[in-house]
Amino acid sequence: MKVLVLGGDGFCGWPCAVNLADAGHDVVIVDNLSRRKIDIDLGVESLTPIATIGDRLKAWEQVGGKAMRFVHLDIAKEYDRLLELLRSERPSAVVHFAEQRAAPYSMKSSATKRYTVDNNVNGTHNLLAAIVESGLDVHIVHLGTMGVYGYGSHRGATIPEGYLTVEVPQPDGSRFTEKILHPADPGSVYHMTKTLDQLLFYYYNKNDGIRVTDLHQGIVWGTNTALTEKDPRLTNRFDYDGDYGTVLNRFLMQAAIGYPLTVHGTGGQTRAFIHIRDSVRCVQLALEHPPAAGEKVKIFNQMTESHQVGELAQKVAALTGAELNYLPNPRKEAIENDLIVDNRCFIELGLKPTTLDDGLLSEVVDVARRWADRCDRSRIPCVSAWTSKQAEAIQTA
Ligand code: NAD
Ligand code: USQ
Repeated sequence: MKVLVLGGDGFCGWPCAVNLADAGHDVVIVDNLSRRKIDIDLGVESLTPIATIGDRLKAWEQVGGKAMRFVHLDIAKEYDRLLELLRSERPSAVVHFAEQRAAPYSMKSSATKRYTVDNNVNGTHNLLAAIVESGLDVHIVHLGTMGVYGYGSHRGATIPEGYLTVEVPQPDGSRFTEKILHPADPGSVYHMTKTLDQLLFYYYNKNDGIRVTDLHQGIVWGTNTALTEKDPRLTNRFDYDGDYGTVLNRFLMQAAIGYPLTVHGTGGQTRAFIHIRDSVRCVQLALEHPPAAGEKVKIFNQMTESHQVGELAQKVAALTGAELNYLPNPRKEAIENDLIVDNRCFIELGLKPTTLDDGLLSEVVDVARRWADRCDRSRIPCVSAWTSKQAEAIQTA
């Protein structure tokens, strides 16, 4: 099938595009390369050396399957070009990764808050409006986040896949039940944009019948897939800095270079995780099982396991001998939370979860050791604070 992969040069998008091309799909990557520019602005680089998009595509043509094409386009700003692209390519599906995805980056300043909202909300809305204007029947597969449900206490309740069944009391004392979107409880400006995306999908699905699958993804760990390991020019990015590095990859990389593991607060925060190989597989499964015409937005929880951050640090320490460093938390978030998640949709579609115990933790440590000399240790601390109170606490620590 013809698929546009928006954000296909990024950490999740690149291995996904390669996997879809390998599976025989006709892939067009659409990206404005803003993630590479943010690296330049922040003065950091992926721990793994990544090739230019041109070299990536050349390498894929030489060692991979079906060649991919690339279109340099900003989906948040270039509406007319996006519409023209849909009209000329007539894709069956669009996979939408093209957003600013780091919570700490989104909380750095009023400029990064505004950029994150402008980029993410306009990008998603432009895509929806362009599909309606094109008159095409295009299935959108969107990468959302588990963070839309929030990380407060769910009081032991299982988080459902997107929709919650509620009982509404009536004035006469009777009750009716209804399935509603699970209440949103974002923990950063970035996560808030994903809750806004959800409403945009709900509306365009109801009004225009746009078919959407929204993947509520957990924290992705690991770096390469079997396909991106085929050639050094296909290597995926590895973010480790305080703005873009995510917790498990950061701990593994810190262990590799002998840097004490940066646990925020008590480490009682529980989060959902998924390995990059499973993330890629899930996107393919979602694409190949689209909603039927007239079906409401499909929501899948794209995660395979939940862990407490402190427990993960201890696991990495046991594996590598690393030390733990408990730091004042730069984020305004619950000290601890429960997180029980329903992920039956993907399991029923055949996903075989890759778990933390599969030896892949050591593989990430090995990748990090290999590129340790590319690490700038001064960029490891998380300095983006959620409020001035948090900023003061990290400065005085
Ligand atoms: P990333 O920053 O590595 O990739 C995003 C890509 O989109 C980049 O290549 C960037 O240049 C491009 N992009 C951004 N704005 C654009 C625009 N306006 N027009 C065109 N291209 C644009 O991020 P990622 O880690 O690959 O995440 C991809 C998606 O998955 C995001 O939407 C993110 O919210 C979601 N997600 C990521 C994780 C994770 O742990 N990395 C977890 C859950 C969900
Ligand atoms: N944390 C530490 N130490 C660190 C870094 C983070 O203790 O060095 C803690 C944070 O305080 C937080 C938790 O680890 O409690 C997760 O932080 P993270 O940066 O790994 O993940 P998050 O900010 O939630 O964002 C990442 C991706 C985002 C995606 C989200 C999925 O960047 O795109 O949406 O994971 S989820 O967490 O399920 O919402």
